[in-house]
Amino acid sequence: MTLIDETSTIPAGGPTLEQVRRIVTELPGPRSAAILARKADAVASGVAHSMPVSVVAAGGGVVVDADGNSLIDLGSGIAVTSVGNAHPKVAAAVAAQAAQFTHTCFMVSPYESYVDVAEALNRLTPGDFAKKTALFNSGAEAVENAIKIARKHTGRQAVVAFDHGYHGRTNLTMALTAKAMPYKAGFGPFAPEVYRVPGSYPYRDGLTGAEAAERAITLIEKQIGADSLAAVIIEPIQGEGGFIVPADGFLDAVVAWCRDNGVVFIADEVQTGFARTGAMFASEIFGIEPDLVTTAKGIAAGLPLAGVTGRAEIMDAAHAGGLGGTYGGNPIACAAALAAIDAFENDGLIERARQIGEVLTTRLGAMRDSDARLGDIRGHGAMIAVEFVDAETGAPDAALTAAVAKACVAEGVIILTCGTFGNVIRFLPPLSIGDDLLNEGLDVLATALERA
Ligand code: PLZ
Repeated sequence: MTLIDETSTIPAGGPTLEQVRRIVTELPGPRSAAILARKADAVASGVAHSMPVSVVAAGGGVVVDADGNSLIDLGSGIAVTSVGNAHPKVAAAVAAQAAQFTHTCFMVSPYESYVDVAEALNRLTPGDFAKKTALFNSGAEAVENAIKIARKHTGRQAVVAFDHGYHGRTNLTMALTAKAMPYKAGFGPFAPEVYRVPGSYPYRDGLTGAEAAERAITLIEKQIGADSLAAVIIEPIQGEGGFIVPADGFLDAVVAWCRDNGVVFIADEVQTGFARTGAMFASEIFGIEPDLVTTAKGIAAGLPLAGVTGRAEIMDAAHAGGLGGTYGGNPIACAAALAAIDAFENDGLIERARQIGEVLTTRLGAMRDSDARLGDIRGHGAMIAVEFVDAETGAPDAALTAAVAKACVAEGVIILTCGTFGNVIRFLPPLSIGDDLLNEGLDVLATALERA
């Protein structure tokens, strides 16, 4: 284990961190507790946290807190540090760029790394057609801009989003997001011309992909009308909504209908993108080529960066000066993205995501064989979830889910929940985690489940 300097007991982050779960205090320990007490006084209480620690280092598959507790990371933030926290290539690229120039505003004086990221996104996103890209700061901002572009391109206003969808916390993206608590309650009024239809949730709706698509398309045609519709936006695998994988045939039918009706199909790959699902983009798993793709999270290993990439003729619809923002495509974030993309492409991370998926589904499948409270196990690659239900009725069991997550947190495993019904535990480990830590995290989960 490398230390920052001889006088410090804080370890340096990155892959040299000792890859071990080690709990040396109760959680939070005294140093974290003191910082969290200051947080309670200084930070708006709307900004909550799930792991009661204060972080000093992270890397590989662990996060280390101020008291020296080493925690297993099964969240990667929220699907962000996919290449591994403090990845050496990313850390070096960020340091080098910070020493060169930190900002010029791309709309004032452009620089090459933004163009490099745009070219990489144009090359990597699905579809063998001419593409263009614009860069922003967050997933929500990318989604907002994708909608702006689609409206300008079509001259239409309506947008369709889906049940269980999540697209962000800004005003337009709150309107697109389905779940009221905690994302929307009390924060309205929301942006107009946003309509919601049911998608495909095979475990709960029992429909084939074709049936679910027909249901959605009929509602769109009857209640909105294709002529009014600018865009349909969907996550190929719904993230916050519960890692819902649509039935085969659903997404391609919706894409085909959009194409026939001049509607822009937007795949929100903010959570699913960049090797997470065992493909560079989840759209590939379903064989679809979206008109526009939104990206963020994994793209820059934790630096704030987001993109909208898609068909050149759609992307070019906005007038000169119509797209932008002070920080969008910040040079340090672009340097991080280029290093991260290098790692995704050249360090076997897509394959690693698939292996992680194998470990997760095998272990969780074995748990389900003897425990009917694990109602459904689903996802792709290193994006896997379990939906917990009442063993008799199949009703969502949010209380059990919360209890299991709480027990894992107390044992030093960073675990995330999700789902419209709050009854899903999701696994989003960094792709740099080793099998030993991953299995140890699952052992902790199994014990928590036995006791719950
Ligand atoms: N689209 C598909 O998953 C962010 C939300 C965390 P930002 N998901 C994590 C929280 O509780 O705020 C997300 C997403 C999809 C858009 C977004 C929004 O991305 O970078 O958080 O704005």
